[in-house]
Amino acid sequence: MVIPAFNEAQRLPAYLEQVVQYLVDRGDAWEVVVVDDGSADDTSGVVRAMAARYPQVRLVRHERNSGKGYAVQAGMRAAGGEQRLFADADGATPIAELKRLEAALAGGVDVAIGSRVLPDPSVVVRARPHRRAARRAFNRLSICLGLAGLEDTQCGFKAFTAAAADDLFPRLLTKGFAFDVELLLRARARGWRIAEVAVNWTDQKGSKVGVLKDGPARVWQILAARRRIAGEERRRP
Ligand SMILES: Nc1nc2c(ncn2[C@@H]2O[C@H](COP(=O)(O)OP(=O)(O)O)[C@@H](O)[C@H]2O)c(=O)[nH]1
Ligand SMILES: [Mg+2]
Repeated sequence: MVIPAFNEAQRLPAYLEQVVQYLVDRGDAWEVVVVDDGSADDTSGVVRAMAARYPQVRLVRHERNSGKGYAVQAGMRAAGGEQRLFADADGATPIAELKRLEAALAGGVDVAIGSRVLPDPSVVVRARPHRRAARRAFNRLSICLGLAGLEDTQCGFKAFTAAAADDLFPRLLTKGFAFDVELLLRARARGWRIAEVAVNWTDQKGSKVGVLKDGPARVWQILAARRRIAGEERRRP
């Protein structure tokens, strides 16, 4: 799995511990690639300490901050395995939710995306009202722009088969937060099957993403990605 991390020295340790315990307990082969995206704090130190205990934990460090999309892409390049998950560093979705996405992949889809919007009595989504509203507006926009049928495009908990990951991530051009939308637009255009799966989610303190600070760039990135993909599809024989 891949964890993008930017200044996560506070929030990452508990989550990384939880992830490693979970994966060790399952007994299957596993790896965790944490991408430190030019953090100014000791995010890399947190990862190195865990890597010293578990060689399956690896650090990819970018000297300069380049954005979540670019970091997830770099992590996916470094990752192997039959199934590839990326998850936010703050543990908003507990790692045990992976089994829900795996069940979807086992059922025959290529991309399984966590959802905080799909109604499901077995999950609880805890989010503050203004985050919820921003999420709703942003999801609605991405759906209008070509992702009809999906309710939540932005959840930082998504799993891919190896084939889908190898096809989609090398093509990804959005470096910032809208990369999820580009991934899903590309998955649609290239015929990969997508399932949306309700997951437990709790907003974590210390968010680095601001609705006003990052919202406009996100919208712009989506429009750019959509234009790009439409152009590529027209040129495809
Ligand atoms: N690579 C990278 N990751 C980032 C950046 N900003 C935030 N992230 C990561 O994106 C994920 C979600 O960030 P978070 O602040 O929790 O956003 P929220 O859940 O939408 O409030 C976390 O894993 C962060 O470390 C960035 O500039 N670069
Ligand atoms: Mg978060």
